[in-house]
Amino acid sequence: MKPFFITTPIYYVNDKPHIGHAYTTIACDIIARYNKLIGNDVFFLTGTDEHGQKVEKAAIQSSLEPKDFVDKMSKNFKDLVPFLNCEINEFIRTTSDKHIKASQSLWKKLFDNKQIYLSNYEGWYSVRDEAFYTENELIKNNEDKFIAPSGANVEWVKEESYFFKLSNWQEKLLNFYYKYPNSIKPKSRYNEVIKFISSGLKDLSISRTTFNWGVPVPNNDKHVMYVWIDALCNYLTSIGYPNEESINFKKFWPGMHIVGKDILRFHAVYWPAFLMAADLQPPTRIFAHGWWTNSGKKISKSIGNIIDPYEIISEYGLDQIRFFLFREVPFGNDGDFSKEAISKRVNADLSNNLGNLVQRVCSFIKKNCNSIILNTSNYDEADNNLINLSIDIFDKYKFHMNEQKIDKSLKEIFELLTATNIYFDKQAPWDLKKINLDRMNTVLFVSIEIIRRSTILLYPIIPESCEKIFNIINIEKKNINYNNYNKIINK
Ligand code: ME8
Repeated sequence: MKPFFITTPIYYVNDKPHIGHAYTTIACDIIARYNKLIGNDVFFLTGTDEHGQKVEKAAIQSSLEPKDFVDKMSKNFKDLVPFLNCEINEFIRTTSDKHIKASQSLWKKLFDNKQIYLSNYEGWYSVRDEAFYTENELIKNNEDKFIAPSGANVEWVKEESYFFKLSNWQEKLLNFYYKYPNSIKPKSRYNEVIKFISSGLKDLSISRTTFNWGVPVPNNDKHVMYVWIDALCNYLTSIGYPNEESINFKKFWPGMHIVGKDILRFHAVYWPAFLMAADLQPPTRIFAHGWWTNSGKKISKSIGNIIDPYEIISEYGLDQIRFFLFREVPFGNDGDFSKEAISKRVNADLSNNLGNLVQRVCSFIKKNCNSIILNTSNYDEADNNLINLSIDIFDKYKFHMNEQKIDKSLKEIFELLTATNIYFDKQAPWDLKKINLDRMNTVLFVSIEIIRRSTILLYPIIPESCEKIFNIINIEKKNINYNNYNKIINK
């Protein structure tokens, strides 16, 4: 079994989770489930990012102590995971003791490796983005005031600060990415990162002194760590860091990070530099997905157009939303969330194509064959064509899934389902029933076999619906894997 480590970003607990958070978590679940079906040993991590000024501010606004506030808010994210039917291995919290120890160990390692020095920071900071900006990155708003490229407010900060020698890593990062061009996906994001690194890297301020809701810097308790150092370290904490000899660490590091495009720079520039500077390997892949808007507008609390995953799922159903999110928009691109688009997609693909096929084939078998179909192995050209198509599609499906092109994998499955619907209509078992029972039996057998194959392929995306189909067609859970995809199950 090949180890496979996959992570979501850890989400800030300043607010409730929305559809954007659910999107990344479901994406990882799909990729994790797929990897389990091909036989890999999977570790799937998610969790919450609980330190920093933004969270501290939110706690003050809600009149709670930061610790009480983060305990309450983190639970919202934790509860969402099973609601989305995501099978995780760990939910990490950055306020946990083990994480505080791990981030302090990482700091010490960087310090011992002479990658950290003390100086003064003077420049722009955005609390909403928890990011430092140079003046030429900023834009002006209508009132001629500087704002971050994300639209967030910025403030001028002047304080003593530790710095990470990021400038030392420009060359090494570029060399790494030239050698492993597939380690950032999609390609457009890779190009973006190369351009950013090539334009020159400045040393990075990595501690703050003007508030104290953070991990204390070892040997200088005037400072707390910059929230991104502590946050990124979560990926290591979960698999046993600082014990680099622990079973999970040896097995699972390095892993794959799925993130939104908003936080690509932190993951593809700062994080691999920290890792290399701490003598650790950079991630195997960083996949940056696009951004969901709501009816054309950016999803934001101030506009009041947040999509609550609980509400939308109770209206449409979980698998319907899991399916819509990954069929509607190529993974990596931006997408627009609208109720019309959900209804259209669900009706066309899930109800009319998949649902209709299962319903027609199964009810015919139940009515006419007492629910038992035996394999005659007496296939004609139409049968062989369909079986061969399912073999071709399996290869294409795996190719796309290995590249996280979930929408393309789904397209392949629905091509197979459409072909099966056409086959079933053309073969017309209702006519064969009157003239050739053997042939009718074969057609029903092949139809059920292709339903089984399509359902195995759909399983990572809509697991609950697939389990229902497996129940109907009498496939046990232990037989849901890709090893027996091409094996004909004989009864
Ligand atoms: O950035 N469309 O946390 P965060 C698609 N704590 N995805 C969206 C989205 C949208 N409209 N809105 C949010 C942080 N996301 C840091 C991460 S990791 C070491 C620290 C998803 O709560 C997307 O994955 O702001 C994005 O990157 C993430 O939520 C940001 O979550």
